[in-house]
Amino acid sequence: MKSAEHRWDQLIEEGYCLFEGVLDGIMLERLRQVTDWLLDAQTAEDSAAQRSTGSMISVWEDPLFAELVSYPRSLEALRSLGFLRPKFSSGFVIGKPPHSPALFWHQDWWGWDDQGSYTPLPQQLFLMYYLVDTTPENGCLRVLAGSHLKRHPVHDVTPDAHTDELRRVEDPAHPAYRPAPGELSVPVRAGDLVVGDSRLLHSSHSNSSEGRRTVITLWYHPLFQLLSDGLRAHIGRPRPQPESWSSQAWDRVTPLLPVYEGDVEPVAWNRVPGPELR
Ligand SMILES: O=C(O)CCC(=O)C(=O)O
Repeated sequence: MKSAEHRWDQLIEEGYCLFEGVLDGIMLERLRQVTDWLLDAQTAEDSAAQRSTGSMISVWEDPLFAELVSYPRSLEALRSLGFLRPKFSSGFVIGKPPHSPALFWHQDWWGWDDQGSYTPLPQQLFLMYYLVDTTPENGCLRVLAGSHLKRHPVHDVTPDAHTDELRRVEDPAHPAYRPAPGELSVPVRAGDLVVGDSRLLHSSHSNSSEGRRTVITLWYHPLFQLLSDGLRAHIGRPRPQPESWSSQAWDRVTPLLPVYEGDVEPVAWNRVPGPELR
């Protein structure tokens, strides 16, 4: 059993940490049903566009995700790390079909023009819930520990990895899909929670199994109030209630939505780290 201090040190120094057995069995089953339904509704065109990721379905598509965004045991996990007022911004269902290729190496932070991005302060965290047990054979997560604070050769292989070409796997030999020096696999049990810094370089192994491997990634700003005005102006833009969410679902999540009331210009979207990352 890891202590809160151990997880905190790991998150700050290595860029990720693990909470075991966070989702209860009923929630896990409900999430499997809804994600299977959403994934089965994907067209061949959708799948071709996301061959490397597997899929990229927004959590605004189904109100069950309101329960996950505000799931008490996950908020308690964040609280144990000292994040008392996390704010939620978005999330996606990423289902890797049987016999599908590796996910490309990438990091997800978009605020690199803000100098706070070059400090240990975590601006944005992913909360990843895998809905099946994962191993390197069925596409578990892999990470480059410490790459959220320190440049790694993979930064230069995929400066902004979120391109249509890499998503479609137009060149399967591209180094973005290959094993990288120092990579660590992060196998988990279904219902565990992986928390990670959005600046961390990560990817997943290919799924060479017969089964679908689904992860739900939710994005939070754990220290929203400590971010610069420019970042808060970007993150705290008003968001309308999603069409497929009931008012009850929306009310559940509203206290977790970031709000910015100042008049500073939002920091521009830039996913490429600058030379300050050494
Ligand atoms: O599919 C995975 O295992 C990882 C998903 C991921 O990289 C992401 O949501 O940013």
